[in-house]
Amino acid sequence: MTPLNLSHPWAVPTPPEDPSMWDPEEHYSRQQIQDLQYERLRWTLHHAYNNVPAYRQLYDDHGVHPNDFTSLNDITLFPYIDKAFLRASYPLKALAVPMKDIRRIHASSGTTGQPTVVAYTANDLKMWASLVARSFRASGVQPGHVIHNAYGYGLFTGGLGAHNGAEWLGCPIIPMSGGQTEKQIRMITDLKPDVILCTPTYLLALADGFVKAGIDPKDTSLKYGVLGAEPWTEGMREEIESLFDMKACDIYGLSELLGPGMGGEAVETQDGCHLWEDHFYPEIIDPISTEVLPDGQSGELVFSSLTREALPILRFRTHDLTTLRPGTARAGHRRMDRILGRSDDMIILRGVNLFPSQIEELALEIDALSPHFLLEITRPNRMDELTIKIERRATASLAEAEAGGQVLRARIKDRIGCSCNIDVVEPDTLARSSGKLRRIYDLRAL
Ligand code: DLL
Repeated sequence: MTPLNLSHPWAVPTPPEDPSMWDPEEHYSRQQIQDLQYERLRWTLHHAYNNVPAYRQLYDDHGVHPNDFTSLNDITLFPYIDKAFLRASYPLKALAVPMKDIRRIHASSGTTGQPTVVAYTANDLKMWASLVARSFRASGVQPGHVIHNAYGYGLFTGGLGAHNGAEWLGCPIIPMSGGQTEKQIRMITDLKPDVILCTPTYLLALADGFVKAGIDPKDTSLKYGVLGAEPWTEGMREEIESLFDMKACDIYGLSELLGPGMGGEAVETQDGCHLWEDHFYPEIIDPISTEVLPDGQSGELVFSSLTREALPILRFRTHDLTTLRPGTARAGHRRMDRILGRSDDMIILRGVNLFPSQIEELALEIDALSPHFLLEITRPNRMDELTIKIERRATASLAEAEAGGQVLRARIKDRIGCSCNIDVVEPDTLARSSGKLRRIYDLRAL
């Protein structure tokens, strides 16, 4: 019998020593990125027009053709699309490749209507994993770090998207998914991960879970949080970083274009997500006039995919409101401010526009109030009324929390310009979520 050869008979690729060589486009200059964007947008326009009848119809109806695209600015010649475009192609009529080339299908939750189905080729999945890995590295995660992934697995892109990125980076990953808070506490305590991935509000729920189990969250092994999938504020970052004694960074994305990892925040600057512009072309538009706005002005994010094979997406209106700024830690890629909210989540109360993230920011300035709150809109006397239910902190007395509630009411009036009722409730009484937290309860139509 021939002796067993215990060394690997196949070659295992090793990443180059210099991490900047792993992913050269991450470090491209602005000019290099723009040159790449032009080439890749041109390819995407032709790919969509030639292979997706819905794009061909749309562009023919608008009298435009991919050949009209001769410089990056020409993208404005092409019409926007939105969820309705994808819904009309439900489930997968907008595929630009045959089904035999698809390797994964995901779907959005469909909270605002019928779910949107999205698909990926093998190349799409590789690109996705590499961008998630890039985002994680930017946020302080290193190969070899143990990652606890509490984003939901399944049709939601968060769980599997983050999972493949962690494997790409070379990290042991615990595929925990969302929910089962006690089990999460146990796994984190026993397996001692360095990194946690989940929504910011679920990390707060986990912090409560640790406290209930008699463990100070600071004493856990967690050193980095890569948090996203819902809006969160600087105040929330401070809360989380001090609760866990960790660095918490933002990660952004949406299923229609990819999933998590379209942008990630650099731990050294913590100044908003850099959008990975070698694969996505962002624009900011005025959501009413739809005019494209210059960098530095706030508006609605619109994205075009540059390399997606399965489902090319051109000028998709996200409804996410933010501002584009020059890159810092990754100078070739622009950054965005934290997402203020989705335009569909904007509350218009007697003419004043309001987002839950604005309430979060103000509430977290007040020591006696916790970040656990929800907004209820009612219409008692044919006048819209907003009530904010907010938990007092366990460390604050009822009287302190009531006084804090009055301060919050005054600040909302002063800084946002709207009147509301504040209902301070007991700790641990409002619903927690294991994923995206629902903050708005519109009870007017009931
Ligand atoms: O939430 C993808 C994701 C998973 C991102 C995990 C980050 C981490 P969707 O379910 O399609 O995909 O929801 C996309 O969520 O348009 C935003 O409104 C919101 N969103 C995602 N990331 C952030 C963030 C995933 N970092 C929608 N800040 C987007 C604020 C975010 N909002």
